[in-house]
Amino acid sequence: MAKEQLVKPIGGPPSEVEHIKIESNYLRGALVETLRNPITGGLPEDDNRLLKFHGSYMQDDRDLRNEREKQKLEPAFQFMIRVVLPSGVATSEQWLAMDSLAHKYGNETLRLTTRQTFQMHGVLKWNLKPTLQKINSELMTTLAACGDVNRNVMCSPNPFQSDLHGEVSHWARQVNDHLAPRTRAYHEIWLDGEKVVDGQQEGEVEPIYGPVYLPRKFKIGFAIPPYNDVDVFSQDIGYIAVVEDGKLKGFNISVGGGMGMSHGDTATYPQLGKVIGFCPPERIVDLAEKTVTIQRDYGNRSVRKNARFKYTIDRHGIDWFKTELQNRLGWQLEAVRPYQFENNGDRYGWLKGSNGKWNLTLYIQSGRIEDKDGYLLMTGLREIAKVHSGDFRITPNQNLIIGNVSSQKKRKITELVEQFGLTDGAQHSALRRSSLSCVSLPTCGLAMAEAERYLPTLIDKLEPIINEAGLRDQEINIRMTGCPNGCARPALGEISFIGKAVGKYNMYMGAGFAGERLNKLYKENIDETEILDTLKPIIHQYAKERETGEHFGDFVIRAGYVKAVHDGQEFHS
Ligand code: SRM
Ligand code: SF4
Repeated sequence: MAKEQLVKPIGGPPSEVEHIKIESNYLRGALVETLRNPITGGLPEDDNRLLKFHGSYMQDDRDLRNEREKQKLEPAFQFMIRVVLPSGVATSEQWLAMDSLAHKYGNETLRLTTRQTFQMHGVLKWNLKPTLQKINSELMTTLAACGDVNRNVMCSPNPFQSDLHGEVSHWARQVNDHLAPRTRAYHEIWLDGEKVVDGQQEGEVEPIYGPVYLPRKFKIGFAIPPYNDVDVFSQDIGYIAVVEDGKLKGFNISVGGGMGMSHGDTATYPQLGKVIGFCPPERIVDLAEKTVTIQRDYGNRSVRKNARFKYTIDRHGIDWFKTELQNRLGWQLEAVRPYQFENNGDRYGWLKGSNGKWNLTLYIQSGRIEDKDGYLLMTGLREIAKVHSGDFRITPNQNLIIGNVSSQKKRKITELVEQFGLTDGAQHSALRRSSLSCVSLPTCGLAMAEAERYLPTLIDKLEPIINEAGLRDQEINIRMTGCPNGCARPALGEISFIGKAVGKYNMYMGAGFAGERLNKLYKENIDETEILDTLKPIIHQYAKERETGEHFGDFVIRAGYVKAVHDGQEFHS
């Protein structure tokens, strides 16, 4: 088959990225040579595109950009590395390895991501290979952490129902591993595996993806009701665990969620997944594979902004998708079973799991692990990892669970927590503990405004208002991203800020507390003063007029501030 025929354009020729993928010989490109090139600390754009599939992005320190430009130097190129960690579960050895890599090759911090994995920033080109080798030697990979493939599969870290968590995260791993790319390029380039000269000639195939992979990234998450911490309706495929008589019976399936959009382009919008049926556990891997192949075959390969699965579904309709899926599966989904979500946040502090072991959820501001301003968070966690024989679980809210702690070890870990002043956030307002922000500046090349570095300061200024209104213990989900790509799932925040320009944000309100409803634009392009002036009276009104148990997102709709949005196609209207 001619290479071009493998790419099916929709309303236009294939995008540049499609050409790069197809010419790459299963993700090899010229990476071996360009990584070795000593003249520059960067990579050409083609190889940078391919590098993403290997779990790394070229970036430059944006704080230094202007200065370097003035000095006629190339940008301060550095690389972000993202690990694949299905369900966000890591061992102590893996934790220690990431900690040591961050010090040896990175910027001495680790980032816990909103998809429950590790990111390192600031790695130089020359250090990519030893870093990836060490990550692999600790039985982790970075292959498919980024790129047009299925990404790290998420799973509720549920600290209560231990057996159920074990079972559901087992299925999450099955799906994750089944959808991993099969190319040998990764081993060849990073792990000194045997070189395959021409993949196709040697019979190398990607049975699920084919040689051009997917039109766009693809995301899957597993929720265990009543917790919707994975924001299951933001996933391309969401699996909602159905438990009857204490046993996992299977999963309700939701399809076509996603958060990304572009400012001012109404053809792009965040969307909620639609629940289409129920499936027993042993069939979910097949379901994931067939769904991915539908997106592979029908996703938009000309316009990347419209290439996500949510647009494929909205373009053809959910009934078309169900029929197509049914034809490919050769078996029927059962009727949706009842389920109920209560919230999408984390439960902090020590909790005893059903297996008798203890789990400590720590509050990690913006997911950043570092030693800063006398707060030795990174050192404290390293000391815990040295004695901890359970697991570490990164939550979808960028927090950390020290999981499966025996009663004997609990005392030692508590001592370390106290010694290093690690916190479950009890001293903070519930607003702060319910906050989420993306990385943004200085590393993210797409950032328009601050997020990780600014949200804590904004919350400092909101807390007096919250306290005055008597709402210190009221959970209100607040999210901030530096641009509309939506990395902190901002369309699901009861209050959200999306960066427009330095110091300016669009403000959204009205998402559901359990992640079941999108929010809506309330004010455009506002600065801090206007944010505070806008929110103050609304917060006070909420405190006075809320009904029993009414959440902020529900209140602002009832009070008429914004309309309820249940379908992303109404997000801009
Ligand atoms: Fe994201 C691109 C960081 C979760 C939607 N995301 C990026 C890049 C790689 C910027 C780039 O393309 O140059 C960011 C790197 C910043 C940096 O310096 O580290 C970035 N995304 C992140 C992380 C680290 C945010 C965080 O603070 O934790 C999250 C890593 C997830 C992971 O471990 O795999 C992260 N990104 C998300 C999520 C949330 C989720 O998946 O649950 C979303 C919205 C959900 C979705 O995909 O619909 C998300 N990221 C995007 C998009 C928009 C995609 C779209 O549909 O249009 C982009 C831009 C793109 O792909 O072109 C993007
Ligand atoms: Fe970067 Fe935008 Fe994602 Fe934030 S939301 S990390 S600014 S791409």
